[in-house]
Amino acid sequence: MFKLPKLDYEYDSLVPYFSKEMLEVHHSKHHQAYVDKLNAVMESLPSLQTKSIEDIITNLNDVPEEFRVAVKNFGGGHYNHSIFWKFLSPNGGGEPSGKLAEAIVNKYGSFQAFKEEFTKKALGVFGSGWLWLQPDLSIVMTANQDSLLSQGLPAAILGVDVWEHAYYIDYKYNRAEYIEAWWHLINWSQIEKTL
Ligand code: MN3
Repeated sequence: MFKLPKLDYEYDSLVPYFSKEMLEVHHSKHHQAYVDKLNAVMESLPSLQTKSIEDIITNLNDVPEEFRVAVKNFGGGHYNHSIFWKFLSPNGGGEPSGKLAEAIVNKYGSFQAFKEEFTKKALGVFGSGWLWLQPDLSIVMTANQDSLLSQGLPAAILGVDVWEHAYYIDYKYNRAEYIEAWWHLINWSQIEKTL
């Protein structure tokens, strides 16, 4: 059975960018709900119960058709949130360094230009979804809880949840303010290690 992953930081440690309440509700209610609903579906899928979440959503065609949409939504929701938390740190923000910084400058001209492009695309996601950065530094959107892995793409090195549930407590409908706050939390030093 899948479990809600423990965060590497406390619920109040991303203040003032994410309030304790916003982070706690997002993790302990929204993410937990995906885990619970995924586990409920998995009860009907004993042959998949030993597989990792990455394996399951990469191979959605192995899921019997009647359960496939549920696994895509709840499994994708569990996976997407699990990686999202890892991209954040109380000591985050600023700019990347080393070869990641170099690669961003090569592709986008400057970190600022990359930040503007990523922000513009995050604001442009219609409805609920995610915006991701690929290892080749291309920017890819997924709708709802669709995952990059289900689409045959590599795992993201960075991504942001633009579902309204991610920001309504602190930012109401204001996704732009939420995205601006999120840049202050990006765990660049961890992301550099994954390259
Ligand atoms: Mn969310």
